[in-house]
Amino acid sequence: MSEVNYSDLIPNNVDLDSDRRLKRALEAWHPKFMDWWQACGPDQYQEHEIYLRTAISVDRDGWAQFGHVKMPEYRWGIFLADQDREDKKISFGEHRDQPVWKEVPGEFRGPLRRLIVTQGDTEPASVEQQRILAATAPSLYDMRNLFQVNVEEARHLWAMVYLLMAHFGRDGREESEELLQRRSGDPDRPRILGAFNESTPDWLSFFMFTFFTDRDGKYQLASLAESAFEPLARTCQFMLTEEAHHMYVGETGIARIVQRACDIMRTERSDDVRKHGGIDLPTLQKYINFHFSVSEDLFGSEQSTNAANYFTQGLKGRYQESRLKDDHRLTDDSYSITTLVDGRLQEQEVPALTAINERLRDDYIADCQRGVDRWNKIIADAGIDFTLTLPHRAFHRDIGSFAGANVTPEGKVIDELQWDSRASEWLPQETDHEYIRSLMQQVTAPGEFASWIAPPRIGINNQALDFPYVRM
Ligand code: BYC
Repeated sequence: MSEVNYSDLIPNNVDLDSDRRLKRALEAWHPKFMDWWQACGPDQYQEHEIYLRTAISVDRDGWAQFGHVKMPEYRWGIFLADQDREDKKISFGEHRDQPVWKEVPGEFRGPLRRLIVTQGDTEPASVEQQRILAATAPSLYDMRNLFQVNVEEARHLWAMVYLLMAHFGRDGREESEELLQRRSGDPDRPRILGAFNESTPDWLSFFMFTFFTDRDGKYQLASLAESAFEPLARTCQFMLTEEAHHMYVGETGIARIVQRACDIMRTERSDDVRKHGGIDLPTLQKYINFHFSVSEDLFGSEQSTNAANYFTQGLKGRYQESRLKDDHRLTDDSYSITTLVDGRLQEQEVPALTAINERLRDDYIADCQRGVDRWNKIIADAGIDFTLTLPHRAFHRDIGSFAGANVTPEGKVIDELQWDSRASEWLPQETDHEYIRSLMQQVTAPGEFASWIAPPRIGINNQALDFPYVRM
């Protein structure tokens, strides 16, 4: 196992000392990153001590060390998962069974750089989106989780910048600068992908984002973790271990909101959850509809030659590629997708290679459904007759063949007039945002939680719920 070198300014397990040029480039980028963190990272709280976990090795069981740290002193570093085997082979595409690449092949420089930049761009974007949330944190436990997510997303930026600087020379250094210059939601220099320009104004949106949008991260990273370009694959493997906690924050955050709504409905014997300071289930459903559809767009078009090329060239595989039982080349295979033809939704068999994005979206949707099922179990256990659902994949889409189509959450194609008269039933409206905003009051007494969310079942790293997760 490769141990992390903590004596360096930039902790790493990639033997940065042996490459002075790269080390200098990263050290020159470091102060610019810190400027960005101060300007765009969590607002205030930079001098507070936060109970954070830091990577100390890449070993599955032993990577996290917990302790109180000021965020600017967090040890952002470069960690690659250990190499499986010295003679590892490419597992898919036209180069299948050839040795994996330690360096970028000249002909794939462009597309690989693009994939790495797109991935890297989402990381600082999410930190920017979440900048102001601490001011309305429902507890110290939640505030700490927000900061943990933020420092780790920033570390993911480091991960991509390392790849750019180590393998793409001057282009990579320029891209690394630009990653710090684009800004979420800025019309003049927006982040690359749609969902990362939406705002995350409140904690309900934050939990939805970490459930739905971070889960896109899981599936994209898992696909990149299959890459023939071995440094990218190993970087993404380690990032996935951090991503798991982010999705846990989202899933349990929403579960706690559902729990609280159910508790209110039972004890007050009323469906009017808002009257008692909770978030009602129909409002949760609207937020699900919004965040799920926006996150679905992140997978790209149902049929994509980009995706087919990435796969054939060995740059980006499928989810858990090695567990799939086929020839891993897919040149003769087909895949069934839903498309919109002449105003009607229909199933269509298309070449499997062009349907790579849709296949990944299918895996993603199934995973989202498992989380929704767990929320529904809380509702059913409370004896309440209500079911949360994922909207149809064609609902409220901006990318791909459903872009701009008017489709209900149940999957019925309707005309624009019908859409305009009914959209307020399906998507959060200003009155919903206003209500959610009115609930957002910061709670800072250890062990106390805002009215709209139940306490978690367990604390972080087995600490008590009234542990000072943030030292105020
Ligand atoms: N918004 O062939 P198409 C995460 C563009 S999240 C705007 O349909 P392709 C995280 C596309 O770029 C994971 N533009 O799609 C989560 C292309 O542009 P060009 C992030 C979009 O290329 C939470 C055109 O439309 N990682 O880690 O097969 C917190 C046609 O593209 C969008 C990655 O995304 C969109 N939604 O696939 C923190 C992995 N969708 O070429 C972090 C790397 C498509 O015509 N990226 N376009 O100019 C990729 O693999 C691919 O770029 C995509 C798109 C899957 C995003």
